Amino acid sequence: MQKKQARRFSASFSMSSAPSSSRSRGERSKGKIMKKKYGVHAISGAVWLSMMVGCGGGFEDVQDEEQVLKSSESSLSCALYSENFDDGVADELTSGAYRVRWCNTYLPGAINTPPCLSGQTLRTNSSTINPTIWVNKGSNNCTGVRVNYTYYQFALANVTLSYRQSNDLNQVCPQTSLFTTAASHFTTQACVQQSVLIPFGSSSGVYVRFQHGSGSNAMWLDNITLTLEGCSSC
Ligand SMILES: [Ca+2]
Repeated sequence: MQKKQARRFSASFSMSSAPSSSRSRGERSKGKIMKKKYGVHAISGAVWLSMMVGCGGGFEDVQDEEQVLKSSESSLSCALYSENFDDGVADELTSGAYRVRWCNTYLPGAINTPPCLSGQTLRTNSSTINPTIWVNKGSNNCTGVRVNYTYYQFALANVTLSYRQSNDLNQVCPQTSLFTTAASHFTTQACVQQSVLIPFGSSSGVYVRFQHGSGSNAMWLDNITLTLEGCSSC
């Protein structure tokens, strides 16, 4: 459990859609300095505004930054989870405001790991192995979860990334129906990085499943990260 909690990113977020391009070079510089000094995750809107005034920013500066804050407060990106499977375990977040749990994982030894991946991986070899992540945001108003991962397949494994929105209080395994396809996978015989945004809709959580279709070709998955998007707080 200690290891699992250690892997959880603590309040690390960024203002992904803040309209920095509309700000002057000087204003952007101030932002960089404050990020460097205080860290993006450690600065609140109130502190930001008071520092702008303290640094000589006039009323227009404050008004401009206030607008930036208003637009960015509802679009925070909150890094939630990262997993490389190298210890042979798909870690879970089982307590706290956000939870991540797994269903139907298969983590073989590293002996067959493709060279462009490392250590152990998550793998699906058949239609009976459909690794599924349950992500629950509780009462937070985040609008979606971004799933980043690297995959590899020698030949088409018929794996799709699909999702199902849910208000389950705990994960239910297995989930077998009502999934929506969000992404497919190319057969490049090379490692491919994929990023897919899964919407929560009006639900508190979502199941994200690597669904293996017919056949027995393998797909390797590694370095999965989850980032909550569209949040007003992390
Ligand atoms: Ca790995």
